[in-house]
Amino acid sequence: MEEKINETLIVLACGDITEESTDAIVNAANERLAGGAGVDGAIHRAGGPAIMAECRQIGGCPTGQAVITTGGNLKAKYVIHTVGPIHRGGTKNEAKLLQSAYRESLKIALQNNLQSISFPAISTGVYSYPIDEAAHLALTTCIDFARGNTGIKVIRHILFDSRVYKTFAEEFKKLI
Ligand code: AR6
Repeated sequence: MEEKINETLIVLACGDITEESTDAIVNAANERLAGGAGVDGAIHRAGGPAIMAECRQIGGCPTGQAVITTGGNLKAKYVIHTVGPIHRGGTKNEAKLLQSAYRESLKIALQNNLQSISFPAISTGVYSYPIDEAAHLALTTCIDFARGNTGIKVIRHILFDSRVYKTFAEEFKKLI
């Protein structure tokens, strides 16, 4: 499913983000940039040790912020590592922090003159964010960015399983 917003094509697809050939893929990392399970583990496995070496140099990333490394052995030239919030009931500023994780990743892409970027569903795995709320925040943030932006041509949301895809697709239909 896809829709052009201003000059940016927003695409939802089921799949494995490590196979994306966009300029950058986004990693759902932790604050220590230490690697882990889920999409983080998959990206470091597929990208090889160069990415972790750069992460160690950078040292860390606060929740809601983002940093960039090269893509190692991945097809994508860069990995943008962002840290989504751990969902603790919704009273710890989680929504703002999740929006910020998407927005800061898009800003880094723009600063590096990247034209295409692929996102996973940040915080919806180990960090337990309810998928419908996460989908709403992810999509509204990307749509708002596309409305104000002329640089990024393609934003892809790569959803790992069909349940998450379905939730994102339902939310997207409401927003466009
Ligand atoms: N491609 C796309 N999406 C994926 C892939 C993949 N290869 N693998 C998993 N997902 P999670 P979080 C989906 O847990 O919730 C790590 O240990 C998955 O189905 O990867 O932000 C980090 O080091 C889910 O929908 O990230 C942190 O400590 C989504 O990606 C912590 O987990 C996010 O799930 C971050 O937790």
